[in-house]
Amino acid sequence: MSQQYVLRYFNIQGLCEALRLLLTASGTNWTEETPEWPREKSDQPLGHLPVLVESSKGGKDDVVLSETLVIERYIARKYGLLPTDILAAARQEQLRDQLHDVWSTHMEFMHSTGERSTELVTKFEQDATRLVSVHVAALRRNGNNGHYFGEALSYVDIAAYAFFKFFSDAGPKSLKAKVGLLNYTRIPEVSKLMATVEASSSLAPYFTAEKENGARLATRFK
Ligand SMILES: N[C@@H](CCC(=O)N[C@@H](CS)C(=O)NCC(=O)O)C(=O)O
Repeated sequence: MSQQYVLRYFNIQGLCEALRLLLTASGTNWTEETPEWPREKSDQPLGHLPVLVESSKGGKDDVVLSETLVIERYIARKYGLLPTDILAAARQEQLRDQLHDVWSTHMEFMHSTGERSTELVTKFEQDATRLVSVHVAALRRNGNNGHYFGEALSYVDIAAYAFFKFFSDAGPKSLKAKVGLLNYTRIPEVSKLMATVEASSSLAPYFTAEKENGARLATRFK
């Protein structure tokens, strides 16, 4: 019998869109729940979300994991979306972590004021520019076939899809013109990746649900 997973998170894209895509691509059974906040904060192992619960017989040996990138890699490894070769996996993880850093700068900017805010605009511009050149080079090295590595959907394809999608519909408090640096419609290699991910049969349930229910908010800080 396949594993059952419950993803606890808020009803936003936030940190979780890559994880939702990974869970869908894994073909496993998973559902989501939205804890009442902050009432249920103290019930979470590290006091924050996301949390992934993997259930087993009777609930006695449930696995409860925190930390977005840890959960992503647990699922990606378990369901063959990361290579077993540790160097090949590290090459995917470094690209994924670069995406996470730029996303985190954007989130910090949204809560910042004054001098720190100005610093973060410069940092975002520099880091996003470097990110685009690194990711375009990686996609080209793989023959611009819509995947970062090989011929099949893998972890970094999914993480990059979620990242570029986020920046294509981030809210009005975002970095405005700077976010345009990440507008994938202006980057042919990334546009190809986006179309390839959207055409993946293992992700069809995700895109069907999105069509029926609409995309989640990119941010709750509008
Ligand atoms: N390092 C953690 C950060 C998690 C985090 O900051 N989660 C936010 C939501 S995006 C949260 O739970 N905020 C509510 C709170 O901390 O009370 C991760 O990557 O999972």
